[in-house]
Amino acid sequence: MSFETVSVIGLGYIGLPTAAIIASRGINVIGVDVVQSAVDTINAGKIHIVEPDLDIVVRSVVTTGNLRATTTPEPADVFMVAVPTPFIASNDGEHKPDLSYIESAVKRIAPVLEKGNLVVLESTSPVGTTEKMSAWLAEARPDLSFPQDKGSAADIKVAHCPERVLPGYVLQELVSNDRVIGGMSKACSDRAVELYKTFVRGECIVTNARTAEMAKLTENSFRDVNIAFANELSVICDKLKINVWELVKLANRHPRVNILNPGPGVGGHCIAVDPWFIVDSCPEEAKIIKQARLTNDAKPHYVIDQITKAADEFKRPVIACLGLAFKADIDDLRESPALHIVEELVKRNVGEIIAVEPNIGALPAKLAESEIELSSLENALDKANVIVILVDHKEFKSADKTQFATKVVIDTRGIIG
Ligand code: SAJ
Repeated sequence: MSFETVSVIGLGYIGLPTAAIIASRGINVIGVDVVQSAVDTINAGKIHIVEPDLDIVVRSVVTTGNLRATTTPEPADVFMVAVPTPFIASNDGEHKPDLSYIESAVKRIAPVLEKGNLVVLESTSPVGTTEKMSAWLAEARPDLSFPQDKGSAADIKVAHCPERVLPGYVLQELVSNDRVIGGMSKACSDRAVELYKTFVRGECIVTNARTAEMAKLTENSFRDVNIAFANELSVICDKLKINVWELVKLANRHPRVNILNPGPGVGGHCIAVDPWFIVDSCPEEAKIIKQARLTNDAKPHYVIDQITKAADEFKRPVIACLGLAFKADIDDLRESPALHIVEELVKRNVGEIIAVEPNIGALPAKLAESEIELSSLENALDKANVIVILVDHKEFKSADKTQFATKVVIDTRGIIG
């Protein structure tokens, strides 16, 4: 049984590229999003997010008629749910997963669900969410059977297949990465593998839904814990007057050591979020995972203190902040520690701030209101007495380092060496 129509619910950073790639394989794809302007943009063959080459693929599949966007779900063979799963932080330091987007997506697809359909959850989710999603569907459609009751014989197949693509490389990684496929029954997994085989060149590895959920959380927690180790080392090295970058290079000469890079903190929408889902499920047990989150979240404050101390040495501090994005060579400012640091410096009135971000044309609203300047690298290096390197963009790595020699430099990314 092949797939005539696939519906992708949520046309964001994961849903839109997935919809476009599947459509490019000649399958009819109906993209569903609650934001009318996103739907209109896509139907005009354009995109509302930034991802290299995605505009070309979307334009092509919209022109051939293989991809169409709408705000109302329609019947399909498959529903792929790719909606956000943020957390809600409370004042007492708890971080609770917010599954409301999944719940509302489920409520919207339930009325159009038909016997034989496959529902795949792609959103990164706490363990047990796929089962919850299936229970919500069953509640809305008592006329259909679901795998929690009927196993492989159920009318509807349900699986979790977490997305694992790296922003900036989404189109390549969607095709080349291996996929973990966690069906709620064997029949669910088999059908999901069939779906992913239509566009994935990597291996499709089958497990159950709970393990698939945990696999994704584990991948990002692994990275978070290892970055926290590097960030902790950087603070220790400052105290012991050791260059952490040299230290990491030396230690990494050992064949079984591979330390990640310290930085100004961990940004993005995944690594700083997903570990909290494990902590929320097992607060007593997830000790290292929780501490890593706290260590990485503390790093921007450490950098702000360093900058404040450096600025105090000058009567008229002029601080050049190099980079606002959450990582190198992208324009994504969301959940960016660099942006957070600059906003905080402005708020605290630490000195005159000059921001350099070669990947954007204008400052984000909050900074634009203040009097700070978005400047060229040359102008910033010329005017500043304190230089703070917040992102390792290629423009900064290739800059003439003699320009830094006469300034106080705080290098959170180790590009000076
Ligand atoms: N960072 C460091 N030091 C490092 C590596 C990263 O400070 O050595 C910082 C970056 O500057 C950035 C943050 O960590 O602020 C996250 O960047 P990243 O490149 O590690 O990851 P993301 O958030 O862009 O994408 C991650 C990826 N997960 C893994 O590599 C395990 C991606 O494959 C996932 O699909 C994505 O999360 C997701 O959607 O979960």
